[in-house]
Amino acid sequence: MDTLHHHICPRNCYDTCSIISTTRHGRLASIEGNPAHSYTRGKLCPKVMDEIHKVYSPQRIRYPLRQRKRFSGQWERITWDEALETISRKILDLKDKYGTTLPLAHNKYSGNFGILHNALEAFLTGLGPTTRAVGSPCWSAGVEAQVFDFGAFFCSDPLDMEKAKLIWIWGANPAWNAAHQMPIIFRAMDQGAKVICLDTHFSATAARVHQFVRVNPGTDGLLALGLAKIIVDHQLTDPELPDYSLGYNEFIDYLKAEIDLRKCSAVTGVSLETMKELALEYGAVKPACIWAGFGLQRYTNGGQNLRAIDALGALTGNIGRPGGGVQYGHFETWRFAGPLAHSQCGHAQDRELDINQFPQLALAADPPVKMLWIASRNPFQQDGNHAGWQKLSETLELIVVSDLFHTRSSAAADLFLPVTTHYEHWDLHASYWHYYIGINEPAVEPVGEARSDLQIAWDLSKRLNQSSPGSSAFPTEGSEKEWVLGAIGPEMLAILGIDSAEELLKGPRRVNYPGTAWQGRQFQTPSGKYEFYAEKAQEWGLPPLPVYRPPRQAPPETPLRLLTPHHLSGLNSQVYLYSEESDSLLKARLHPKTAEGYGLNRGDKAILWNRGGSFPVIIEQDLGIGEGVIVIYQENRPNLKSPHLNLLNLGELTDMGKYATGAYGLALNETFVGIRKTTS
Ligand SMILES: Nc1nc2c(c(=O)[nH]1)N[C@H]1C(S)=C(S)[C@@H](COP(=O)(O)OP(=O)(O)OC[C@H]3O[C@@H](n4cnc5c(=O)[nH]c(N)nc54)[C@H](O)[C@@H]3O)O[C@H]1N2
Ligand SMILES: Nc1nc2c(c(=O)[nH]1)N[C@H]1C(S)=C(S)[C@@H](COP(=O)(O)OP(=O)(O)OC[C@H]3O[C@@H](n4cnc5c(=O)[nH]c(N)nc54)[C@H](O)[C@@H]3O)O[C@H]1N2
Ligand code: SF4
Ligand SMILES: [Mo]
Repeated sequence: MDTLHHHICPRNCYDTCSIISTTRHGRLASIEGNPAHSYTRGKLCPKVMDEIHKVYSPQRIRYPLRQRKRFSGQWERITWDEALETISRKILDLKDKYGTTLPLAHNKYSGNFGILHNALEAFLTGLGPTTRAVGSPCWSAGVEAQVFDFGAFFCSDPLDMEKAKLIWIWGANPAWNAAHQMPIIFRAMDQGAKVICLDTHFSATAARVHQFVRVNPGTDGLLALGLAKIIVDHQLTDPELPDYSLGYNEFIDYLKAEIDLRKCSAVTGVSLETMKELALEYGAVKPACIWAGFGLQRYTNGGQNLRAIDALGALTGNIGRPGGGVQYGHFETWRFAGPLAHSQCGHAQDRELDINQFPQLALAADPPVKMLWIASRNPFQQDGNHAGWQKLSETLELIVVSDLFHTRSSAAADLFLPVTTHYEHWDLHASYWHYYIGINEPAVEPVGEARSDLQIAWDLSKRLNQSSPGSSAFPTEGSEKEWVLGAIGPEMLAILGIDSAEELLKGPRRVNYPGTAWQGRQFQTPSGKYEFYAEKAQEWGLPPLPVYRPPRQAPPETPLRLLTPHHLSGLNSQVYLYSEESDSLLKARLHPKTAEGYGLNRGDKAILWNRGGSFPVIIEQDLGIGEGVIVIYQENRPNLKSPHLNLLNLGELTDMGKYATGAYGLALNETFVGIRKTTS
């Protein structure tokens, strides 16, 4: 008989979809989008179409493994008992030797965003202070920019975008990265909205909207300021702005004194005519929604760029207006309770290491980091400073990776712990984009000997207390289901408008917030107003106003800017259908003129290099890319012999992120490379 189960797609993705699976004879038979979810609307994306194959894939790791020598690929199957014994012995030995648990380090990010995946952090907290990666490689500069401007990280329900009459998709590529937003955009188009995509290159989203504006990388802040100046010059600013904003006059004075439209056009690559058209339309049409994506803030001036875009939204009275706003993301629904809540699962004396400088900080740490547990992460592929990671691995006594498949990071590990997928465990999810909360149920028994991240934490806690009573305070009572329900506390029940957590077992529910962020224009800044002038920014060594700061200039020896955006068919490093294709060369896309300058044609082989390393690429010409820019979409390359994109990523940091997220972001798009033709 078929049984149906509710799941939530746990990936680091805007959409956090509601999935319904069908199980037949104890095996997953199909998965579909939940039609009763007003965001997912019965659809899933291409990335999960192969998900059942992934669950039962022969490449999935089913048993705990030990590697004889790091990077050797010589893995042998061991029992869970041996794996847990090795880890608990190392934990107790290190504690004994150093008199503290600080040599234990944990690096986790976005493999699975379910709250039960906080188990490892919570488990470590039960041992004492440990070393943690804090911050994000992803969106930190933008989060902080919005915190300076609005006082909190919040955006409208994405369904609100349907009400817009004008939509600017700026540095986001939803056609690939947030597939469920596209129907909302299309509905707005059907109702007469005009949609413009502002990107560094002609993206899949650009192809689906009315107009594409190509902006030179890292210059969006200046474009926003130029447009703001035109809006001010044409008296298109919101007359009520003085009532709910701070620093409005200082901002206008800055625009008048410092922004030269001709220079602005030359730097951004947007013609004066286009700038004028954009500004006059944005100033006149209401409501106008800007969706500022994560792509435009992966720069050393990324936060400042987003502050300028926010200012444009504020200037025209679009902040707080239904169908308006500057959409970026939010954390306002992540109000979980219990030991796994994000606010609870750290220890007050933890040693926090910036996630984007993790290897260098871990190498310099005293007492030293000696054991590293990597979970829901693949830093050897996804992070900058690859040399630092290699070096760190040489100094560690034990590296544990818990994952589903082998990765570049597991290649560095001593132990591999196989984990369950979201079809095999309970979990609980919020979204950083829409307003739903949902429970994930298991549909099938764990494949092989896989265990959930929470189960692993429980097992290890018990094992430690057997070997050394009292060494772990992480509670082990209860079932996964009870822990899930327990994480829905009074605050969550109140925002969901339900009396009991069990209600959520019937399917995801939307929180009862109004759909428009900042409606009523009560902001959470120190002044309670929208802050064009943010003293908080000044306290953090940043300009108080959203003034323009240029991005990095390419060094003469490596004159090309490398952009490595996200791809349709992978989710960061997560695509598991490993094939011969995965060993082939990466495709470097360039404007024909840029290619010509290096004597390169379509299909030629070339070497891409900088001081991080080098690898061969195949040239693809692309008229949608600006001159001097190379685009290579990120994809999974678990095979150590295949080219490694982030060898070239030197780990530059963004201007913002420390105050709002604990660490500066990763300025991925400030990567510069040289290129030379090769025949070998
Ligand atoms: N060149 C380049 N580099 C980038 C980016 C880019 O655009 N270009 N993007 C950056 C961004 S925005 C981000 S967010 C980061 C993301 O980088 P990471 O945080 O490393 O995220 P993922 O690659 O999505 O997943 C990490 C691992 O989690 C595993 N995983 C999945 N589910 C589970 C689970 O339930 N339990 C456990 N234990 N593991 C699980 C996956 O199999 C995968 O190997 O990469 C950054 N790096
Ligand atoms: N299919 C798929 N979906 C995903 C992911 C994935 O890997 N694959 N990853 C998930 C994650 S972790 C994240 S962070 C999000 C990211 O999703 P998005 O917010 O869409 O961010 P990016 O893909 O980094 O970049 C979006 C666009 O910004 C452009 N861009 C780069 N620099 C600039 C600039 O200076 N100015 C402007 N105007 N545009 C610029 C890029 O060319 C790209 O087209 O997607 C999530 N969803
Ligand atoms: S990857 Fe994103 S769009 Fe695809 S099913 Fe998961 S949450 Fe939805
Ligand atoms: Mo991300």
